Amino acid sequence: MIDTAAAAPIAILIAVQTDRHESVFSVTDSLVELGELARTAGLRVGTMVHQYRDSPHRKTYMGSGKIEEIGQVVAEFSAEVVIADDELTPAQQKTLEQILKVKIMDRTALILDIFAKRAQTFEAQLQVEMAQLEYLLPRLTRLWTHLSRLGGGIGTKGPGEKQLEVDKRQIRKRISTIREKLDKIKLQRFTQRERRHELPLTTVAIIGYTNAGKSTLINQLTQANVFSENLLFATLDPTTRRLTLPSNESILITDTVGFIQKLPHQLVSSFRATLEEVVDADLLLHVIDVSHDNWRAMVATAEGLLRDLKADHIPQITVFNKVDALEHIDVANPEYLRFPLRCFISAKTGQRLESLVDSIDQFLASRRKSMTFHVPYSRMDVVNLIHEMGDVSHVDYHSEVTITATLNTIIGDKIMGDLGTHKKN
Ligand SMILES: Nc1nc2c(ncn2[C@@H]2O[C@H](COP(=O)(O)OP(=O)(O)O)[C@@H](O)[C@H]2O)c(=O)[nH]1
Ligand SMILES: [Mg+2]
Repeated sequence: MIDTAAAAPIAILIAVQTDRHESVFSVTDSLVELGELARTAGLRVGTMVHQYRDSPHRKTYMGSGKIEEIGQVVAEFSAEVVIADDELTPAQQKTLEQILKVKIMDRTALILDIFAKRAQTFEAQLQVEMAQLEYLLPRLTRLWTHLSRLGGGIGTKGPGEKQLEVDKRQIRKRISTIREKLDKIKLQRFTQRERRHELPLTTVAIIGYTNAGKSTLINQLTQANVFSENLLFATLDPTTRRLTLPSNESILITDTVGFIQKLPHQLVSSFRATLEEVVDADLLLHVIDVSHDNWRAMVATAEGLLRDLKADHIPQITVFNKVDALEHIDVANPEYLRFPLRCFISAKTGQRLESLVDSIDQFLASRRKSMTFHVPYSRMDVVNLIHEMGDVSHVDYHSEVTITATLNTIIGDKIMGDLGTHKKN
Protein backbone atom coordinates (compact mmCIF):
# COMPACT_ATOMS: atom_id res chain seq x y z
CA MET A 1 0.00 0.00 0.00
CA ILE A 2 1.25 3.47 -0.79
CA ASP A 3 1.23 5.78 2.18
CA THR A 4 0.04 9.05 0.68
CA ALA A 5 0.94 10.93 3.87
CA ALA A 6 4.57 10.04 3.18
CA ALA A 7 4.59 12.65 0.43
CA ALA A 8 3.60 15.43 2.82
CA PRO A 9 6.31 17.95 3.76
CA ILE A 10 7.84 17.48 7.20
CA ALA A 11 7.60 20.13 9.89
CA ILE A 12 9.62 20.57 13.09
CA LEU A 13 7.61 22.15 15.91
CA ILE A 14 9.25 24.42 18.45
CA ALA A 15 8.00 26.13 21.63
CA VAL A 16 9.32 28.23 24.48
CA GLN A 17 7.89 27.87 27.96
CA THR A 18 8.39 30.87 30.23
CA ASP A 19 7.85 31.33 33.96
CA ARG A 20 5.12 33.75 33.07
CA HIS A 21 3.41 30.88 31.25
CA GLU A 22 -0.18 32.05 31.42
CA SER A 23 -1.77 29.51 29.10
CA VAL A 24 -3.99 26.85 30.63
CA PHE A 25 -2.18 24.39 28.35
CA SER A 26 1.15 22.87 29.28
CA VAL A 27 3.88 23.44 26.70
CA THR A 28 3.74 19.81 25.58
CA ASP A 29 -0.08 19.76 25.28
CA SER A 30 0.17 22.94 23.27
CA LEU A 31 2.80 21.37 20.99
CA VAL A 32 0.63 18.28 20.47
CA GLU A 33 -2.19 20.58 19.42
CA LEU A 34 0.16 22.48 17.10
CA GLY A 35 0.93 19.08 15.57
CA GLU A 36 -2.79 18.53 14.94
CA LEU A 37 -2.96 21.94 13.28
CA ALA A 38 0.05 21.03 11.12
CA ARG A 39 -1.56 17.74 10.14
CA THR A 40 -4.78 19.59 9.28
CA ALA A 41 -2.73 21.90 7.06
CA GLY A 42 -1.33 18.86 5.22
CA LEU A 43 2.06 18.60 6.92
CA ARG A 44 3.76 15.73 8.72
CA VAL A 45 5.41 16.30 12.08
CA GLY A 46 9.07 15.25 12.32
CA THR A 47 9.68 16.06 15.96
CA MET A 48 9.00 18.65 18.63
CA VAL A 49 11.55 20.73 20.55
CA HIS A 50 10.84 22.95 23.53
CA GLN A 51 12.88 25.07 25.90
CA TYR A 52 12.37 26.73 29.29
CA ARG A 53 13.43 30.38 29.28
CA ASP A 54 12.67 33.56 31.25
CA SER A 55 11.30 35.01 28.03
CA PRO A 56 11.56 34.20 24.31
CA HIS A 57 14.86 35.37 22.79
CA ARG A 58 14.26 38.76 21.19
CA LYS A 59 16.00 37.90 17.93
CA THR A 60 15.87 34.11 17.67
CA TYR A 61 12.94 33.03 19.91
CA MET A 62 15.13 30.30 21.46
CA GLY A 63 18.72 30.31 22.69
CA SER A 64 21.66 29.65 20.35
CA GLY A 65 22.31 26.13 21.71
CA LYS A 66 18.72 25.10 21.00
CA ILE A 67 18.80 26.68 17.56
CA GLU A 68 21.84 24.54 16.76
CA GLU A 69 19.97 21.45 17.95
CA ILE A 70 16.99 22.42 15.78
CA GLY A 71 19.35 22.80 12.82
CA GLN A 72 20.45 19.21 13.37
CA VAL A 73 16.92 17.79 13.52
CA VAL A 74 15.95 19.81 10.45
CA ALA A 75 18.75 18.01 8.58
CA GLU A 76 17.99 14.63 10.16
CA PHE A 77 14.29 14.73 9.16
CA SER A 78 14.85 16.65 5.90
CA ALA A 79 12.27 19.06 7.25
CA GLU A 80 10.96 21.80 4.99
CA VAL A 81 9.44 24.03 7.63
CA VAL A 82 9.90 24.94 11.29
CA ILE A 83 6.78 26.11 13.12
CA ALA A 84 6.86 28.09 16.37
CA ASP A 85 3.99 27.69 18.82
CA ASP A 86 3.80 31.44 19.46
CA GLU A 87 3.41 34.34 17.09
CA LEU A 88 6.94 35.31 16.05
CA THR A 89 7.98 38.91 15.55
CA PRO A 90 8.97 39.75 11.98
CA ALA A 91 12.59 40.01 13.20
CA GLN A 92 12.56 36.58 14.85
CA GLN A 93 11.10 34.99 11.74
CA LYS A 94 13.69 36.63 9.49
CA THR A 95 16.65 35.75 11.70
CA LEU A 96 15.57 32.14 12.14
CA GLU A 97 15.12 31.81 8.40
CA GLN A 98 18.67 33.08 7.84
CA ILE A 99 20.16 30.70 10.39
CA LEU A 100 18.17 27.55 9.67
CA LYS A 101 17.66 28.06 5.92
CA VAL A 102 14.15 26.61 5.94
CA LYS A 103 10.73 28.21 5.87
CA ILE A 104 9.78 29.55 9.32
CA MET A 105 6.13 29.77 10.27
CA ASP A 106 4.24 30.42 13.48
CA ARG A 107 0.98 29.18 15.00
CA THR A 108 -0.88 32.25 13.74
CA ALA A 109 0.19 31.78 10.12
CA LEU A 110 -0.69 28.08 10.33
CA ILE A 111 -4.18 28.77 11.64
CA LEU A 112 -4.70 31.51 9.04
CA ASP A 113 -3.63 29.01 6.38
CA ILE A 114 -6.17 26.43 7.55
CA PHE A 115 -8.90 29.05 7.70
CA ALA A 116 -8.07 30.19 4.16
CA LYS A 117 -8.40 26.62 2.87
CA ARG A 118 -11.66 25.99 4.76
CA ALA A 119 -13.58 29.20 4.09
CA GLN A 120 -16.62 28.35 1.98
CA THR A 121 -18.86 31.39 1.93
CA PHE A 122 -17.95 34.75 0.45
CA GLU A 123 -18.16 36.27 3.92
CA ALA A 124 -15.74 33.79 5.51
CA GLN A 125 -13.34 34.23 2.59
CA LEU A 126 -13.34 37.99 3.09
CA GLN A 127 -12.89 37.64 6.84
CA VAL A 128 -9.90 35.33 6.40
CA GLU A 129 -8.33 37.56 3.75
CA MET A 130 -8.61 40.54 6.07
CA ALA A 131 -6.95 38.62 8.90
CA GLN A 132 -4.16 37.50 6.56
CA LEU A 133 -3.51 41.03 5.31
CA GLU A 134 -3.38 42.32 8.85
CA TYR A 135 -0.86 39.64 9.71
CA LEU A 136 1.17 40.50 6.61
CA LEU A 137 1.28 44.27 7.00
CA PRO A 138 3.92 44.57 9.79
CA ARG A 139 5.95 41.74 8.28
CA LEU A 140 6.14 43.46 4.94
CA THR A 141 7.85 46.41 6.61
CA ARG A 142 10.81 44.50 7.97
CA LEU A 143 11.34 42.57 4.81
CA TRP A 144 11.45 45.70 2.68
CA THR A 145 13.46 47.80 5.11
CA HIS A 146 16.05 45.11 4.91
CA LEU A 147 16.08 45.11 1.11
CA SER A 148 16.12 48.89 0.84
CA ARG A 149 19.20 49.02 3.02
CA LEU A 150 20.93 46.87 0.46
CA GLY A 151 19.65 48.75 -2.57
CA GLY A 152 19.49 52.41 -1.62
CA GLY A 153 22.17 54.83 -0.54
CA ILE A 154 22.34 56.20 3.00
CA GLY A 155 19.79 58.91 3.61
CA THR A 156 18.05 58.42 0.29
CA LYS A 157 14.87 56.53 -0.36
CA GLY A 158 15.87 53.31 -2.03
CA PRO A 159 13.66 51.56 -4.56
CA GLY A 160 12.70 48.98 -1.93
CA GLU A 161 11.37 51.61 0.39
CA LYS A 162 9.28 53.25 -2.32
CA GLN A 163 7.92 49.86 -3.33
CA LEU A 164 7.13 49.18 0.33
CA GLU A 165 5.02 52.32 0.59
CA VAL A 166 3.12 51.41 -2.56
CA ASP A 167 2.52 47.86 -1.32
CA LYS A 168 1.42 48.97 2.12
CA ARG A 169 -0.95 51.52 0.65
CA GLN A 170 -2.45 48.84 -1.60
CA ILE A 171 -2.90 46.45 1.29
CA ARG A 172 -4.56 49.11 3.45
CA LYS A 173 -6.86 49.98 0.57
CA ARG A 174 -7.80 46.33 0.14
CA ILE A 175 -8.45 46.02 3.90
CA SER A 176 -10.83 48.97 3.84
CA THR A 177 -12.62 47.62 0.74
CA ILE A 178 -13.07 44.29 2.53
CA ARG A 179 -14.34 46.05 5.63
CA GLU A 180 -16.97 47.88 3.55
CA LYS A 181 -18.08 44.64 1.92
CA LEU A 182 -18.32 42.90 5.30
CA ASP A 183 -20.41 45.75 6.71
CA LYS A 184 -22.78 45.37 3.78
CA ILE A 185 -23.07 41.62 4.37
CA LYS A 186 -23.68 42.21 8.06
CA LEU A 187 -26.50 44.61 7.24
CA GLN A 188 -28.05 42.06 4.86
CA ARG A 189 -27.88 39.39 7.54
CA PHE A 190 -29.48 41.74 10.03
CA THR A 191 -32.43 42.33 7.71
CA GLN A 192 -32.70 38.61 7.11
CA ARG A 193 -32.78 38.06 10.83
CA GLU A 194 -35.46 40.72 11.22
CA ARG A 195 -37.49 38.82 8.66
CA ARG A 196 -36.84 35.60 10.53
CA HIS A 197 -38.29 37.32 13.59
CA GLU A 198 -41.68 37.11 11.89
CA LEU A 199 -41.48 33.60 13.27
CA PRO A 200 -39.81 34.25 16.59
CA LEU A 201 -38.05 31.08 17.58
CA THR A 202 -35.61 30.41 20.38
CA THR A 203 -32.07 30.45 18.98
CA VAL A 204 -29.55 27.91 20.22
CA ALA A 205 -25.85 28.07 19.34
CA ILE A 206 -23.54 25.08 19.53
CA ILE A 207 -20.16 26.28 20.77
CA GLY A 208 -17.01 24.62 22.07
CA TYR A 209 -13.41 23.76 21.42
CA THR A 210 -12.42 22.76 17.91
CA ASN A 211 -12.94 19.04 17.20
CA ALA A 212 -15.31 18.60 20.19
CA GLY A 213 -18.05 17.22 17.92
CA LYS A 214 -20.20 20.29 17.26
CA SER A 215 -20.85 19.54 13.58
CA THR A 216 -21.47 15.87 14.30
CA LEU A 217 -24.05 16.96 16.87
CA ILE A 218 -26.00 19.29 14.57
CA ASN A 219 -25.94 16.58 11.91
CA GLN A 220 -27.36 14.03 14.37
CA LEU A 221 -30.01 16.39 15.67
CA THR A 222 -31.23 17.83 12.39
CA GLN A 223 -29.90 15.60 9.61
CA ALA A 224 -27.99 18.63 8.43
CA ASN A 225 -25.08 17.93 6.15
CA VAL A 226 -22.30 19.86 7.83
CA PHE A 227 -18.73 18.83 7.03
CA SER A 228 -17.30 17.00 10.02
CA GLU A 229 -13.83 15.52 10.10
CA ASN A 230 -11.09 14.72 12.58
CA LEU A 231 -9.38 17.96 11.59
CA LEU A 232 -9.16 21.24 13.41
CA PHE A 233 -11.48 23.91 12.06
CA ALA A 234 -13.25 21.63 9.60
CA THR A 235 -16.18 24.06 9.58
CA LEU A 236 -15.98 27.84 9.56
CA ASP A 237 -19.31 29.03 8.30
CA PRO A 238 -22.24 28.96 10.67
CA THR A 239 -25.06 26.63 9.61
CA THR A 240 -28.55 27.13 11.01
CA ARG A 241 -31.29 24.48 11.03
CA ARG A 242 -34.76 24.29 12.48
CA LEU A 243 -35.35 21.54 15.03
CA THR A 244 -38.70 20.49 16.47
CA LEU A 245 -38.48 19.16 20.01
CA PRO A 246 -40.63 16.43 21.64
CA SER A 247 -42.65 19.20 23.32
CA ASN A 248 -43.49 20.31 19.77
CA GLU A 249 -41.68 23.60 20.21
CA SER A 250 -39.29 24.54 17.41
CA ILE A 251 -35.88 26.10 17.84
CA LEU A 252 -33.24 27.42 15.47
CA ILE A 253 -29.93 25.69 16.08
CA THR A 254 -26.58 26.98 14.74
CA ASP A 255 -23.26 25.19 14.38
CA THR A 256 -20.27 27.49 14.78
CA VAL A 257 -16.54 27.77 14.24
CA GLY A 258 -14.61 26.20 17.10
CA PHE A 259 -12.44 27.82 19.72
CA ILE A 260 -8.74 27.19 20.24
CA GLN A 261 -6.14 28.46 22.70
CA LYS A 262 -3.92 31.26 21.35
CA LEU A 263 -6.58 32.06 18.75
CA PRO A 264 -4.98 34.73 16.53
CA HIS A 265 -6.32 38.16 17.45
CA GLN A 266 -6.50 39.02 13.72
CA LEU A 267 -9.06 36.23 13.33
CA VAL A 268 -11.06 37.17 16.40
CA SER A 269 -11.48 40.71 15.14
CA SER A 270 -12.23 39.79 11.54
CA PHE A 271 -14.71 37.07 12.57
CA ARG A 272 -16.37 39.31 15.14
CA ALA A 273 -19.54 39.77 13.05
CA THR A 274 -20.04 36.01 12.75
CA LEU A 275 -19.23 35.50 16.41
CA GLU A 276 -21.65 38.25 17.42
CA GLU A 277 -24.38 36.45 15.55
CA VAL A 278 -23.60 33.42 17.69
CA VAL A 279 -23.54 35.27 20.97
CA ASP A 280 -26.98 36.69 20.21
CA ALA A 281 -28.30 33.21 20.96
CA ASP A 282 -30.85 32.56 23.70
CA LEU A 283 -29.12 29.36 24.79
CA LEU A 284 -25.64 27.88 24.29
CA LEU A 285 -24.82 24.21 23.99
CA HIS A 286 -21.22 23.97 25.14
CA VAL A 287 -19.86 20.77 23.59
CA ILE A 288 -16.88 19.17 25.34
CA ASP A 289 -14.82 16.20 24.14
CA VAL A 290 -14.75 14.48 27.52
CA SER A 291 -12.66 11.64 26.08
CA HIS A 292 -9.77 14.07 25.53
CA ASP A 293 -7.14 14.06 28.32
CA ASN A 294 -6.94 17.82 28.16
CA TRP A 295 -10.67 18.65 28.17
CA ARG A 296 -10.44 20.78 31.33
CA ALA A 297 -7.97 23.21 29.73
CA MET A 298 -10.17 23.28 26.62
CA VAL A 299 -13.20 24.21 28.72
CA ALA A 300 -11.21 26.97 30.44
CA THR A 301 -10.19 28.29 27.01
CA ALA A 302 -13.77 28.28 25.71
CA GLU A 303 -15.01 29.99 28.87
CA GLY A 304 -12.33 32.69 28.48
CA LEU A 305 -13.34 33.35 24.88
CA LEU A 306 -17.02 33.53 25.86
CA ARG A 307 -16.08 36.15 28.46
CA ASP A 308 -14.17 38.11 25.80
CA LEU A 309 -17.21 37.98 23.54
CA LYS A 310 -19.41 39.07 26.47
CA ALA A 311 -21.47 35.92 26.02
CA ASP A 312 -20.81 34.33 29.41
CA HIS A 313 -24.21 35.49 30.75
CA ILE A 314 -26.13 33.39 28.20
CA PRO A 315 -27.63 30.23 29.73
CA GLN A 316 -25.62 27.13 28.89
CA ILE A 317 -26.22 23.44 28.68
CA THR A 318 -22.91 21.61 29.05
CA VAL A 319 -22.75 18.69 26.64
CA PHE A 320 -20.12 16.12 27.61
CA ASN A 321 -19.59 14.40 24.26
CA LYS A 322 -17.79 11.25 23.03
CA VAL A 323 -18.75 9.12 26.04
CA ASP A 324 -18.58 6.15 23.64
CA ALA A 325 -14.81 6.62 23.49
CA LEU A 326 -14.47 6.17 27.26
CA GLU A 327 -14.50 2.79 28.96
CA HIS A 328 -16.28 4.22 31.92
CA ILE A 329 -17.65 7.57 33.00
CA ASP A 330 -18.74 8.43 36.53
CA VAL A 331 -21.36 11.08 35.90
CA ALA A 332 -21.66 11.74 39.65
CA ASN A 333 -18.02 12.83 39.82
CA PRO A 334 -17.93 16.23 41.62
CA GLU A 335 -15.92 17.84 38.83
CA TYR A 336 -18.97 17.68 36.57
CA LEU A 337 -21.24 19.21 39.18
CA ARG A 338 -20.08 22.79 38.67
CA PHE A 339 -21.91 22.68 35.35
CA PRO A 340 -25.53 23.14 36.46
CA LEU A 341 -27.24 21.92 33.27
CA ARG A 342 -25.30 19.00 31.86
CA CYS A 343 -25.71 15.84 29.87
CA PHE A 344 -23.45 13.03 28.71
CA ILE A 345 -23.87 11.91 25.13
CA SER A 346 -22.25 10.49 22.04
CA ALA A 347 -23.04 12.66 19.05
CA LYS A 348 -21.49 10.01 16.83
CA THR A 349 -23.50 6.97 17.96
CA GLY A 350 -26.54 8.95 19.07
CA GLN A 351 -26.18 7.42 22.53
CA ARG A 352 -28.21 9.36 25.16
CA LEU A 353 -28.97 12.07 22.62
CA GLU A 354 -32.50 12.20 24.03
CA SER A 355 -31.09 13.43 27.36
CA LEU A 356 -29.81 16.52 25.55
CA VAL A 357 -33.07 17.09 23.72
CA ASP A 358 -34.92 16.73 27.05
CA SER A 359 -32.55 19.23 28.68
CA ILE A 360 -33.33 21.77 25.96
CA ASP A 361 -37.04 21.15 26.45
CA GLN A 362 -36.68 21.51 30.23
CA PHE A 363 -34.82 24.78 29.75
CA LEU A 364 -37.61 26.07 27.52
CA ALA A 365 -40.27 24.86 29.96
CA SER A 366 -38.54 26.72 32.80
CA ARG A 367 -38.94 29.88 30.75
CA ARG A 368 -42.72 29.50 30.42
CA LYS A 369 -44.77 32.29 31.95
CA SER A 370 -48.14 33.90 31.55
CA MET A 371 -47.94 37.02 29.39
CA THR A 372 -50.59 39.46 28.16
CA PHE A 373 -50.30 40.99 24.70
CA HIS A 374 -52.18 43.91 23.19
CA VAL A 375 -52.40 43.27 19.49
CA PRO A 376 -53.87 45.67 16.91
CA TYR A 377 -56.41 44.15 14.49
CA SER A 378 -53.92 44.72 11.69
CA ARG A 379 -51.68 42.04 13.24
CA MET A 380 -53.92 38.99 13.35
CA ASP A 381 -50.84 37.02 12.27
CA VAL A 382 -49.44 37.68 15.76
CA VAL A 383 -52.66 36.47 17.41
CA ASN A 384 -52.39 33.26 15.39
CA LEU A 385 -48.75 32.91 16.35
CA ILE A 386 -49.54 33.24 20.06
CA HIS A 387 -52.18 30.53 19.67
CA GLU A 388 -49.61 28.36 17.94
CA MET A 389 -46.78 28.94 20.43
CA GLY A 390 -48.61 29.10 23.75
CA ASP A 391 -51.56 27.98 25.84
CA VAL A 392 -54.07 30.80 25.55
CA SER A 393 -56.10 31.40 28.72
CA HIS A 394 -57.95 34.57 27.81
CA VAL A 395 -58.83 36.62 24.72
CA ASP A 396 -60.68 39.93 24.65
CA TYR A 397 -61.74 41.80 21.51
CA HIS A 398 -62.14 45.54 22.14
CA SER A 399 -60.32 48.37 20.42
CA GLU A 400 -57.54 45.81 20.11
CA VAL A 401 -57.09 42.15 20.83
CA THR A 402 -56.01 41.49 24.42
CA ILE A 403 -54.66 37.99 24.66
CA THR A 404 -53.20 36.18 27.66
CA ALA A 405 -51.17 33.03 27.15
CA THR A 406 -48.61 30.90 28.91
CA LEU A 407 -45.62 30.60 26.64
CA ASN A 408 -41.85 30.62 26.47
CA THR A 409 -40.86 34.15 27.53
CA ILE A 410 -38.00 34.13 25.01
CA ILE A 411 -40.61 33.95 22.26
CA GLY A 412 -43.01 36.17 24.22
CA ASP A 413 -40.38 38.89 24.51
CA LYS A 414 -39.63 38.66 20.79
CA ILE A 415 -43.35 39.06 20.01
CA MET A 416 -43.52 42.01 22.42
CA GLY A 417 -40.54 43.57 20.69
CA ASP A 418 -42.18 43.05 17.32
CA LEU A 419 -45.39 44.73 18.56
CA GLY A 420 -43.46 47.51 20.24
CA THR A 421 -45.35 46.97 23.49
CA HIS A 422 -43.93 45.88 26.81
CA LYS A 423 -46.76 44.80 29.06
CA LYS A 424 -46.32 41.58 30.97
CA ASN A 425 -47.93 40.08 34.03
N1 LIG B 1 -15.91 8.66 19.33
C1 LIG B 1 -16.58 9.76 19.03
N2 LIG B 1 -16.13 10.61 18.08
C2 LIG B 1 -16.87 11.72 17.81
C3 LIG B 1 -18.08 12.00 18.50
N3 LIG B 1 -18.55 13.18 18.02
C4 LIG B 1 -17.68 13.60 17.07
N4 LIG B 1 -16.65 12.71 16.93
C5 LIG B 1 -15.51 12.79 16.01
O1 LIG B 1 -14.71 13.91 16.36
C6 LIG B 1 -14.18 14.53 15.19
C7 LIG B 1 -14.56 15.98 15.14
O2 LIG B 1 -15.95 16.10 14.98
P1 LIG B 1 -16.63 17.45 14.43
O3 LIG B 1 -18.10 17.28 14.55
O4 LIG B 1 -16.08 17.79 13.08
O5 LIG B 1 -16.08 18.49 15.51
P2 LIG B 1 -16.24 20.09 15.55
O6 LIG B 1 -14.90 20.65 15.18
O7 LIG B 1 -16.57 20.40 16.97
O8 LIG B 1 -17.34 20.47 14.59
C8 LIG B 1 -14.73 13.73 14.00
O9 LIG B 1 -13.76 12.77 13.63
C9 LIG B 1 -15.97 13.06 14.59
O10 LIG B 1 -16.28 11.85 13.94
C10 LIG B 1 -18.53 11.07 19.49
O11 LIG B 1 -19.57 11.22 20.12
N5 LIG B 1 -17.75 9.98 19.72
MG1 LIG C 1 -17.30 21.73 12.98
